[in-house]
Order: sequence, then structure tokens, then C-alpha cells
Amino acid sequence: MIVIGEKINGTRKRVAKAIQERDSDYIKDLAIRQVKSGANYLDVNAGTTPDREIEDLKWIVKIIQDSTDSPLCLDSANPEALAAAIKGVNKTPIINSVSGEVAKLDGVLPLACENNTGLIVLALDDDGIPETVDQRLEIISKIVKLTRKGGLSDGNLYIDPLIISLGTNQDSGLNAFAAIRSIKTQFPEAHVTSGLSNISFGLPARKMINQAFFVLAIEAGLDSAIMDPTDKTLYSLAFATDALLGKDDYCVNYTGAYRKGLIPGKLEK
Ligand code: THG
Repeated sequence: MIVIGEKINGTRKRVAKAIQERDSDYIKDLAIRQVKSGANYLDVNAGTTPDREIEDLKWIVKIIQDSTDSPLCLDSANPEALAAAIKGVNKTPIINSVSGEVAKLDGVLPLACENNTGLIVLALDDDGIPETVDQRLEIISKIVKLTRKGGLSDGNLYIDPLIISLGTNQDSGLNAFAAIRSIKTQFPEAHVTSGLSNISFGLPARKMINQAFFVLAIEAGLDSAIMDPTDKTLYSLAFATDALLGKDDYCVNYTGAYRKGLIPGKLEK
């Protein structure tokens, strides 16, 4: 499981405050805590103030890269902000994200190809998020044709099927698992990623739904997630589920994470 830490996101109130006040200690702490918890990438979103986003994102990237070597997942809708942020990273980042929208195909896709970065691909276009799995796959196929043409290999792609809440449609879980399976079948080299909290929007006790969704989504082929790595239950479920699915030879990853203290529990004799 490729874990992308979600906590440095300017749409969260406390993070927005830290950005505004240039409180570097708060941002550094979020970065270090997520890395210590096992995050493989840190998602970085400077928030949604268009006239400040470029400066804010550059500042956050610098603060994080001064305190950790973790690769970043640059989360912005603005190609200019992404281009500026790419210049400040220590390691090859993931760009979050491109979609079938013309502005993204023109502005973001070339950035990923030119810099050979990872790239999150969203299954939506200028008409919005389509209803059916087939329509989503059609958009994804169109984008993948372009990334291949631009020289980016499928292994650099993280395809996000965009999960809709179970509160909106009782079949949202089933639709998500079907979409994940189809993506894996059609693009076996590509990763499949997702935010984990959309599925439970509007429902009580959201964590329960998120956890059950996570396990079933991994079984369907999810191999990356934008999530809270400091949530030990979620983090442990990723390792336990991979091991149960035969994706962890001799359970070395599970045992290794346990030894590092990332999975809580007693050592049984
Ligand atoms: N797909 C892609 N990118 C994404 C999303 C996605 N980026 C944004 C989002 N979805 C994923 N990031 C977050 C960040 C924070 C939260 C949820 C998703 C969140 N935070 C809570 C809060 O702010 O209070 C709780 C976090 C905590 O416990 O600290 O809900 O789907 N490609």
C-alpha cells in the first residue's frame, strides 16, 4: 500500500491558519508525524485562495523539504502553482491531479510528462463526474492515451475512480469496487488510489464505514490511498489486508511494520 498522508491541506481550518500566519513549526510537525507514522508521500494542498496559492504552496513545500526528505503529492488545480512547486521538491513528486477537463489536459498533463513525475488521474471531464463505470473508464482511457504519447509510463499513474457517498447512493460501494476492478484489468501497470472519507459523507460514525470500505477496496485492487497515516487502525488494516491477499511474502511487511511500532498489539508466542 502506497500511503499518501492527507493532513497538510489548506481546506482544514487549523492548517489554513498556520499558512496564513506562516507558522512553520505547525506544518513541520504535521510532516514529521505523518512520515514517522509510515507515510510514503505527503499530500500538500495550500488551500483555495487563488491569488495566494502559488506563494503559499512554494512556502509549504520549502518548509516540509527543510524538515523531511519525503516525496510530496502536490495537490492543486492550478498548473502555475504546480510548476512552481515542482521546482522546490527534493524527490520526484506525484502531481494531484489531471482529469479529462481541457484546461487540465493542456496545463497539467505536460508538466507530468516533462518532469517524469507520478500523476493522479481523475475520472471526470468538463461534463462532471459520469454516472456509470463504463463512462469513467472512457475518460481514463482518453487520458492514458495522452500520457503514453507524452512518454509517461503507466506505472507513474495513480488512477482515482472518485468515490461518491453511500448516503447519496446505496450502491456507491459496489460501484467503487467495480470501477477499481475494471481499472486494474485495463491498466494493470497503473496504481489505483482514492481518498477514503468520501464514501461516508453524511453518515454517522464515519470511521467504521471508511475502515470497511478500505479493506474491500484493497481486495478489489486499491494499492494507494490519500489517508490519515496517524490513524493506526487504518494503517494496520492496509498491512493486514495485503498480507491476507497474498501480497506480502512471508508477511515481512506486516511483521516489519509491527516491529517499527506502526501496528499496535502484543507479540504472541
Ligand atoms: N482524491 C484526490 N485528492 C484528494 C482527495 C481525493 N485531495 C483532497 C482529499 N480528497 C483528500 N484529503 C483529505 C484531507 C483531510 C480530510 C479528508 C481528506 C479530513 N480531515 C479531517 C479534518 O480536517 O478534520 C480529519 C483529519 C484528522 O483526523 O486529522 O477529513 O479523493 N486525488
